[in-house]
Amino acid sequence: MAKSTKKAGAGAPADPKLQDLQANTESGQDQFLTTNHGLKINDDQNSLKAGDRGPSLLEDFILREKITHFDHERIPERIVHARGSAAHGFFQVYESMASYTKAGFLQDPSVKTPVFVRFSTVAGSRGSTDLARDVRGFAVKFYTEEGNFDLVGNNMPVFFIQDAVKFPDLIHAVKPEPDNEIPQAASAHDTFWDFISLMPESAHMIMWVMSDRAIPRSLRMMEGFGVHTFRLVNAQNEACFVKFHWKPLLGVHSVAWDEAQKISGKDPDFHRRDLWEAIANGDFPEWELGVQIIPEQDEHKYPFDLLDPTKLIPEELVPVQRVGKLTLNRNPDNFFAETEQVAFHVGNIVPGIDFTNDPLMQGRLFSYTDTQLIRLGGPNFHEIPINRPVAPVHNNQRDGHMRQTINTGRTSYHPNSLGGGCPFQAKMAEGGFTSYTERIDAHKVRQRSKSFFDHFSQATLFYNSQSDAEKNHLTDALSFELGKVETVAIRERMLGILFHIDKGLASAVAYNLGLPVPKHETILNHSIPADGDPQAFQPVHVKPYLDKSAPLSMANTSKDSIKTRKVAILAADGVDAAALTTVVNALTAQGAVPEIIAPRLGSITAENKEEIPVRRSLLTVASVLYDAVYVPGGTNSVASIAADPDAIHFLNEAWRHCKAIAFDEAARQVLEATYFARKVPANPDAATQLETGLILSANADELAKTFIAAIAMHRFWEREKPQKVPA
Ligand code: HDE
Repeated sequence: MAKSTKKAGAGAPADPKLQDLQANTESGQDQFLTTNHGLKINDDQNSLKAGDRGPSLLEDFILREKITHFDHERIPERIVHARGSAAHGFFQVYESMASYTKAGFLQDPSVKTPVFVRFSTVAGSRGSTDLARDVRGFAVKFYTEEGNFDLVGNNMPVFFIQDAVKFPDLIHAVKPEPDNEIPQAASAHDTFWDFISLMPESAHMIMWVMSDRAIPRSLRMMEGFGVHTFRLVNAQNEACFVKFHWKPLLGVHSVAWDEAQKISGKDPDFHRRDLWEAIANGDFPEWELGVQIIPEQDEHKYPFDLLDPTKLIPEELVPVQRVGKLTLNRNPDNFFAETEQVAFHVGNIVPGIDFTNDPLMQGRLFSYTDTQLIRLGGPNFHEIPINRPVAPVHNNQRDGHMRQTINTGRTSYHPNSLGGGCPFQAKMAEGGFTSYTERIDAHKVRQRSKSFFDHFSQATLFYNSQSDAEKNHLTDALSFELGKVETVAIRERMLGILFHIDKGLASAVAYNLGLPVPKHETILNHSIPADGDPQAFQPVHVKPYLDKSAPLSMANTSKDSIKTRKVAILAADGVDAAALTTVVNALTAQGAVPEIIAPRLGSITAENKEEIPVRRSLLTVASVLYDAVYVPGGTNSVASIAADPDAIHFLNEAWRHCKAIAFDEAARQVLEATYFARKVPANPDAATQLETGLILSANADELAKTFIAAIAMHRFWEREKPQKVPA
């Protein structure tokens, strides 16, 4: 991996969080090796023994210190979101949001607020694959001048359950089964679908998790969502509701499921590596912060409840305003110290932002601090460098394991007179936080509002909004997952739920499972209180208020750039250097990353005797790690590639995963060695080339132009079913 870029660029204003972290960074460069107590070590190779063949001595404090520290290196992994990757960056608002919120970091476009962002999968362990079919966490810590604001979101805008009390059940169901700890980082097993099939409120989320959103091409190509409805409060103490969005500037893109499974074997760190390399190469990932603002008086205007986390607000009803930009520009120095020890908390807010009564959010407000106590070992985790705010901290909380702060003075209580009454409470005008004074007049009950009972309308809206290819992927994903479920009754129950979302979808999945399409229209909600009347808990059916919502389909995402796309170039000795250079230069000029792959490492000798360095050998790579493939001409190179089974497999697989593939006319022999040669017209014109993603040209400039346009399309999903090849 390339080394991390340390600074945001020459002349960039000092980042206050970077300065803060600097005090805790260490480098052994040009230094002596020492013990933890600063004693210089003379021999780190041999322990102290009674004779050179004798037993080790208890006296060896150097050995004991080293082994003891090693023995205690591990901490518990996160109970969920254990597998993650993170980066530093900054956030800038485009223009003041003062009319909606008094939050300081949302006022001044010239202010760069430092951030630390951690992306994660949910179900897998710390060492599991990046490409699991799963929700992705998207957690942003803003180090604002008023304290830390954590926006702890996901890459999907809704959630499985409506009430926090069900969260442990959901997670127990999706995690590996408790008797044998199988399967790792996968929802395709009985306990998950058992729970889901009894929990109709998860129907909408299931559509998202079974869609390609669950297998992103890159962490840099995912949307992010705050999920819950939050509240913004301005300086006049006027509130509005808000949904937070992150919109990636590179668009939202995913891989194919077959590809995801293969990446999991070839490079389980695929997303982590991609994020690291992009930042190290200066291709800084960017997202725009979007807000959907809902005036307080519109709280009950919609046919769904704003407090229900299984619902989104279609952008057609409330448009997303893009209000600022997040840029990630620095890799962490140390994975454990930063990425592992960062502690997010939904409850970390700043004046101008507040919570709502979403019952899922309310439970989260408890969980995040609580979990750090066990994970990070005590109440002082806020002092760990990555967690401490850049805003000053003064209070009367004291002591506890690993306390770092040396609080001075006699008083650790308030009010006091001995300490001059310090530290003072801050008035609102001085930035003191006050909770929004929402009026609540209610009975204390364990109940769920009837306005939470529509479980299907948005699941159907999501399905209807997908392209044909995306619908196929949903059918395939559900068939795969339920196909791995052993208990037929669970499969049947799930079909019953799908029937309420879309009858065609239910039939297609039922066909693949070899089961009849469910006939009954009623569904029993199994998630009800002991004394509940099942009939009273029937999900309600709401009249569709929208046929389709365009932003729900990734087919409508931006497809205008090939920046950071990885392009494989299959070449061998005798390659046509002129064609190769033309295409490489054109791709590089557009920000893509071409890599020459040859049968072996070292360099290849071109037809004109030029030595061209090889980036990877066929032994260590696979097509699934690339976005597109190019085969240049050159008689001997073409003959070698055409005769190399690994190269032909590479091409067939790239075709199967619907990627853009380009051949010099002089490399037709390679095309003819593939399975897909017979699926495409022999001499496609430019329009056909762009339609199919198969580019063939004798002119390297023309080839590069069409190839670039094709790579920007991301994938040619239309050819997936009709032109599938073995690979
Ligand atoms: Fe979390 N969640 N969660 N979650 N969550 C955690 O906190 C929890 C939920 C999310 O990169 C834990 O520090 C409950 C929704 C992210 O460090 C834990 C409920 C959303 C991360 C926890 C939810 C999230 C977490 C585990 C239901 C999207 C990773 C380790 C009431 C809006 C943050 C930790 C990171 C992590 C609890 C539901 C996002 C146990 C109880 C909804 C991105 O506290």
